[in-house]
Amino acid sequence: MENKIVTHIFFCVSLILLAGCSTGNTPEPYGPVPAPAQLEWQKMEYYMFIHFGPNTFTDREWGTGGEDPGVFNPTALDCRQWASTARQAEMKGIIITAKHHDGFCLWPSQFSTHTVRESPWREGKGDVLAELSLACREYDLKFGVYLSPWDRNQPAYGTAQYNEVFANTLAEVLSSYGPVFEQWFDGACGDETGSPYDWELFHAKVRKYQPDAVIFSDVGPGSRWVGNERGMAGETNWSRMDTSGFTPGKNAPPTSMLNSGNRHGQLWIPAEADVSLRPGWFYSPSTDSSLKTVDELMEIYLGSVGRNANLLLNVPPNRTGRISSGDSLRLMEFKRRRMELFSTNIAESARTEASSVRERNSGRFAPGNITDSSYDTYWTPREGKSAASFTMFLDREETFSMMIIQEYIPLGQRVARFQVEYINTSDDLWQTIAQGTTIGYKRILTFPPVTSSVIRVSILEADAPPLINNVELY
Ligand code: FUL
Repeated sequence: MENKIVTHIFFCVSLILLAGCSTGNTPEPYGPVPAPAQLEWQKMEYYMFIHFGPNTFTDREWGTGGEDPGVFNPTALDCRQWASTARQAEMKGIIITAKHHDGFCLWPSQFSTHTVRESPWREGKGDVLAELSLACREYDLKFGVYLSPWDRNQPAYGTAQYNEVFANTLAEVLSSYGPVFEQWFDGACGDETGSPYDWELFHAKVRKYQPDAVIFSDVGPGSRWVGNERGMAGETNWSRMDTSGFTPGKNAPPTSMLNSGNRHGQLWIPAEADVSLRPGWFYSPSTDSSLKTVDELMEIYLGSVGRNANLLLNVPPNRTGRISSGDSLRLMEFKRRRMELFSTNIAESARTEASSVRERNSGRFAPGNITDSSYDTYWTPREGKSAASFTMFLDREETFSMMIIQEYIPLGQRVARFQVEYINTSDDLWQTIAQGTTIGYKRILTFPPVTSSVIRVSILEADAPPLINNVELY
């Protein structure tokens, strides 16, 4: 009988413990959080921008819209070459200027008379969007489209009726070429008066035909312009922003705000940094020898992906309709540099301890989650504790000069200030190697090389208990 009771008690206790382990007590989200599509988008990190159209052939950046469609005549257009280049460069997708400010449509739009159909290319039977979307599928890349609301060719531009034309144009593109991961709305407009845009209508079309597309503009709502065309996010970069009172274009938020977001913003609008491999957005033979260097690209990468922003790197195809060999070579050199720098993560087998752990007994939020290479497990301190630290013990002394650190953003962005220290073996004292403000989805810190086996990360200020899901050392 006694045995039975003991077994029963043991059984109940086990059940309670098991329930504690499996359900745990997940922290409440803090502030706005990414929609599932925004999270998937953020994980892409790096993808290709393609500027291609009449400007490619006329040496212009902003076409007038009055160009003869006859100028558009690539002799060997090959979207598979673009896709294979992007793939080999380890980019995750391609966004193409389906329609730039000159209004020329890279597909035979029924809402325009200024399209590939009016050009000599493939005797007017070609469709760049069809070829590129197919090539992206073949190379396992996501496909995105840029459409400029400012249109220097469309006769209705400047009137309310233009909104219908642009909405129809959007619907046509978004319903014809399969899944679109990002709809890029350019805010630029070179004329004073502009057109009274109906953004509600435009967004409704995107939501209708591509509900999972991230909508990019100066004010999101899916992703925001980073505030410059140099590919550099702010050292402080919140994925939160307040957009009320602002619109894309002339009434956009100040560039400083776009660059850093708003700490207490009400909306989740992460930054995307766009920059061109060449001095211009469109191809020109005059820029063949002025590509960004690998060092410059690395600086851009650290300033974008390394500062909680996605990197959209423009690689403009040339007049044959192919990416020039110099451009693709540079992309490969840049990839090699990243592979060299991030080849061996010396923190992979580190033992980690923390000053505070939520539900220490369940192990669910243990500091070991930081190095388990699973995205969805994280360390977090006890409820109410925003300042806390964790220490990593390496198997042996190692020399390193870079740290990658990630917050678990599905529950919001929290960290506002942190520092990294190491134990200096010569005097056994803690030395500070890096200090930072925001972390977000990903932060990459670089510092002069140090040699140590003990590294401590202290979260000094956070809006809610920090959730850290990954740290790597190189
Ligand atoms: C700007 C445009 O005016 C440029 O031509 C280019 O497309 C760049 C990405 O966005 O606003």
